[in-house]
Formats: sequence, structure tokens, C-alpha cells
Amino acid sequence: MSSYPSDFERVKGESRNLRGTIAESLRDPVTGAIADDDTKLIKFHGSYQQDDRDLREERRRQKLEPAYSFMLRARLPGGVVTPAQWLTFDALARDYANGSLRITSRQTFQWHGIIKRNLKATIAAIDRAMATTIAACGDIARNVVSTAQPIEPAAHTLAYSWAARLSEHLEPKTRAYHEIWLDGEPLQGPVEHEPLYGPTYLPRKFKIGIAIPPLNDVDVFSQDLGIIAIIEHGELLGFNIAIGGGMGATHGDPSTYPRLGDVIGFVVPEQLLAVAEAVIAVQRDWGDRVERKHARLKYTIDHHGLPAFKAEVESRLGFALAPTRPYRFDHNGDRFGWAQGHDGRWHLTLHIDSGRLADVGTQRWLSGLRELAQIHAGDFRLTCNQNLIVAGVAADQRDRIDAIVADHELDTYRRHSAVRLHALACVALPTCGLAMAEAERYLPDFVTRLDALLDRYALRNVPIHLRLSGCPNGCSRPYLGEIALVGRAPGRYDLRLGADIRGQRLNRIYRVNVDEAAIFDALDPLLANYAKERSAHEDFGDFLHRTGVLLDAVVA
Ligand code: SRM
Ligand code: SF4
Repeated sequence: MSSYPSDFERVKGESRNLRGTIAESLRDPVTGAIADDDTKLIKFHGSYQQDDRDLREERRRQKLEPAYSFMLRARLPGGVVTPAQWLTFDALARDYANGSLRITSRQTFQWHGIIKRNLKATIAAIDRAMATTIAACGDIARNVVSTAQPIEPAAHTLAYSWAARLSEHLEPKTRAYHEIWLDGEPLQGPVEHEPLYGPTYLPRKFKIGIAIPPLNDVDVFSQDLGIIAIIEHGELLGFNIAIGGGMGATHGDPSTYPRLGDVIGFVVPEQLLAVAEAVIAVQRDWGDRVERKHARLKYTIDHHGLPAFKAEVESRLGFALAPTRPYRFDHNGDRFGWAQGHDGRWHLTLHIDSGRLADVGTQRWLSGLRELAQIHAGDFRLTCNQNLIVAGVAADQRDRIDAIVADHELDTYRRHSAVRLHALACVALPTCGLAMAEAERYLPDFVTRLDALLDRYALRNVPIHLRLSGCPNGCSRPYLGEIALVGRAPGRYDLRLGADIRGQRLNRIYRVNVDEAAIFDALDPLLANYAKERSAHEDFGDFLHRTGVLLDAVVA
């Protein structure tokens, strides 16, 4: 009998620091897949084995193995990409992936549809571009996100540099990645020491985000470890620390739930790495290693109680956290179009539907951004709302960039309704193995119909935050949407309403397992009332909350 508490723990524990048999699996020419245990380990290298769900049934009928391919996710702290990296990533999308680059809700890139024999070449090219995919997925601290909008350049640079430091500091120490993907020397002798993670890494994924108030574009309270920068007169004083945020849940299982992080105190910058390590170490030791469903930090905290968890963190640190400093958020979305930073440089935020960059008809987004990357002297910033900032533009370059943007129809931010600009949708079908309903592919149609309803009540320019997820795992952070659809089955969703646009209040279920017609039946009177009765500058979620609509919300 295995001495490990679960099969997943066994796979990690026996993997010799994430090596497993991935190298052998990649060499096996008989199948497009890798060995079952390796599918768990390869996540720690930034990849998921997937199969095209649109083709599943047909291939099964033809007695073919599923159309296996791999999704690859980069680790890009703070979502910053140089033009040279952009050009590499774009070439990989066309040469090895499905012709698209996907900006994720954690401000990085994913490539979909890479077949097994091209995976190594893709990762090697990413490495040559001075980027990595290590620990972009898996039970480990992942890509560290931070506020993307560089309006206050000094503050942004600071937040970004902390995101980069944390991200690098928390990378695993194993050389497995170099051996498997970059032709590094095979391990001789015992495996490396993983000082923070140990041989079985963490019980579950661990996410970190840094927000610079008043912007909460990273949804800091949805992070396992949320870090709120406290900046006064351009000087970074330190960070408030929030712990225990998380979105994922399982339908019909009340022991799983979305949760907002609790702010537990303040630390000065020099203490940040130690605090992150201490929180991670307590989660490593106290987290549930038997039941993955209950293994995230939020459950560990609720199981032990916040005071006990905080006390343990402080005891390992050897000092107490200082009292929380005041802060105020006003928005968790992006602001579109040109904005000038305090240093005089310009930043252009483009709206990218669900973060998907591809050439589709006359909308040649991938080509347009390639052309732009060839002349751009600043950098690119991916946002946690799946959008893109062309950052650090000199005033005399604006016209040229505007022309490229318009030529390739990347200027949808000038035309789309406010609800569409602020909408997020997760990938869902056809690549996500967990999707119960469409999300990214459904968003354009859903929003077109919603726009028509909004037009009826003259609400087209009111920024209502909409989020769609194909299942309750919540990859578009739907529990923080003013309106959210959470997939149940093909064409059926839970309708959730009433989060705020500051990312500080979860929404609630309003209709369970309903189709589109029922969703619009439910929304119509609410939007009509909102148009008539809202007070000045009152957001939709706040209005629903104030008027008590959500109190007896669940109507099956
Ligand atoms: Fe996610 C699993 C896509 C952000 C919660 N997520 C998945 C997988 C890998 C499906 C799987 O396990 O087989 C999806 C791959 C789909 C595909 O084909 O690409 C997937 N998640 C995504 C992305 C690409 C959604 C997007 O459309 O942008 C986001 C990639 C982020 C990144 O760059 O790292 C993504 N996922 C999130 C977020 C949002 C966030 O972190 O800000 C969440 C909610 C926050 C949280 O973690 O609590 C999220 N994803 C999950 C969960 C539920 C975790 C839980 O605690 O219950 C799963 C399922 C799991 O881990 O078992 C999941
Ligand atoms: Fe897949 Fe569900 Fe995440 Fe959407 S929310 S990408 S359907 S796991």
C-alpha cells in the first residue's frame, strides 16, 4: 500500500523533483499522449495535455485515440512582454500552435494545440526569448500578477519589480525543466533540495497578486496571497497582506466555495519575501493533502481559523505583522484608449475579446500586433482582464501606432459597448477538459443580445462587469462579476448577480441552471429598474445590493 495520502501526492513524491518519465513519454512515437502520471507532472512545467473536445465523439466512432495536443502557459511576472519576446511568441503561435495567442486572466500567454513532438522546440524557443513556462501551472506558487496600468511609472515599476522578485524567488529549484526541455545534463546522484516546497511541493496551486490602489485590476482578494501596495507621494511604504482568496467551487457541494482574502496586516518591503515564504510554508504543512477539493489555502484557513493561521505565520516569521494601513480601491477593470503616464509617455489599452489574438477575416489582430512589435520601442503589458497595453510610447509615435491599430481593426475599444469592454470569459470548449458549457466562444453572441437589451434602457455606455465561466472552477473570476454566468451543461448556466466593481464583494446566485431565454427574462426587469431608479454613479451590482433584490435570490 502507498504511504502517500493520495495518488496525486504519490506522483509528486515519486517524481524525483518533477522529472517522472516525461522525457520517455515525449519520445514515445506510438501515441500523441504522455503517460498518465506524467500528465500530472507536466503541469509543473507549464503545460497541460488536452484533446480537442469538438472532435472527441467523431474520433471515438472512428476508433482513433483522441486528438491530443498540449496547452503551454508562460510565466510572465506582471504580464510584461518585450517586443522581441512578442515576435518569438507570435511565431510560435503560427508555427507550432493553433495560430492564436491567448492572453489569460492572469496576464500571461497560453498557446493551444501544440502536438507532442513540437513541445520541446516550443519551450526551447521561449527559453531563448528569455522567458519560461516553469511552474506556470501545478501545485506551486505560480506566475505573480501585478497591476498592469503604468500611469504612475514609479509605482508601477516598483510593483512590477516585486512581482518579478517574488516570482523568481518562488520558482522550484529542481533542474528537471532544464534536463527535459533544454537538453541540460541528466541528474547524477540524489535529487536537489527543494528548500521551500519539499519533495511533494504544495497541496494545491498557490496564486499571488500585487495591486496598486485605487486599481484592483488583479482582483487582489481572489488571490491566495494578495498584496496591496501602500504608496504615499510616490514612495512605496510597504504592503498590506491579504490571505485566503480563491474562486473555485463544485456545483452541489457546499463544502466548496469562492472566498475573498482577509487582510491580516502590513509589512515593509524588505519583509515581503519572508512573509510570502511563511504563508506558503504553513499552507505546505497544514493544507489538506488527502482531498484536493479542500486543499486550497482558503480551506486551510477556514479549517484552522484565521487567528490560528496568522499566529503560525507570525511565529515562523519571528515578528508580528504591523496594523493594516488604509487603502481604497475604485475599480477592478481596465481603462481603454490612450492615457499619459506621469513621466509623459503614452500607454494604449486595447480591448481583446476573451484575450484571444488571432487573424479572423478582416480582423487581423495577430498580424497587426506583429507589425506593431516590429516598430514599438516600449513594451507590452498583458492585463488580468485579458486585455493588452501598448506601453511606453513617445508622443511622436502615437499616430503610427494608431494607424496600425486601425488597419487591423484592433480599435474595437472605440466601438464596443461598455459591457463588452469589461467582459471576461474563460477558455472553456473546445480545449478545456473541465468545461461544462461554452464561455469564450459564447461571449460575442451573448453580449450582442445583452447590448440590445441595454440599448432598450439606454445603458449601453454604463460599464457593467460581466464574466462567463464554462464551469464553477471560476477561471474568469465570475464570482466577482456584477453579472456572471457559470456553466452547468451545454447551453445552461447559473446566473449570478451583485458583485461590486471594486472586487470587494462576491455576487450571489440568482437563477440556477437556466438557459439563455431565462437569463434574459431575469435580467430584463432588473436592468429596467436600474435604468429608472439608480442613484447618480451607482453601479449595477451596488444597485441590486441596495434594493434588496438579491436577498432571496435563489430561484430555481
Ligand atoms: Fe483556471 C483549471 C484555464 C485562471 C481556477 N484553468 C484550469 C484548466 C487548466 C483546466 C484543467 O485543469 O484541465 C483550464 C485550461 C483551459 C484551456 O484550455 O486553456 C484553465 N485558468 C484558465 C485560464 C486560461 C482562463 C482564461 O480564460 O484566461 C486562466 C489562466 C491563468 C494563468 O495564466 O495562470 C485561468 N483559473 C484561473 C483563475 C483566475 C485567477 O487566478 O485569477 C481561477 C480562479 C481563482 C482560483 O484559483 O481560485 C482559476 N482553474 C481554476 C480551477 C479551480 C481551482 C480551485 O481551487 O478549485 C481549476 C481546476 C483545478 O485546479 O482543479 C482550473
Ligand atoms: Fe475550464 Fe472551467 Fe476554467 Fe472555464 S472555468 S477554463 S471551463 S476549468
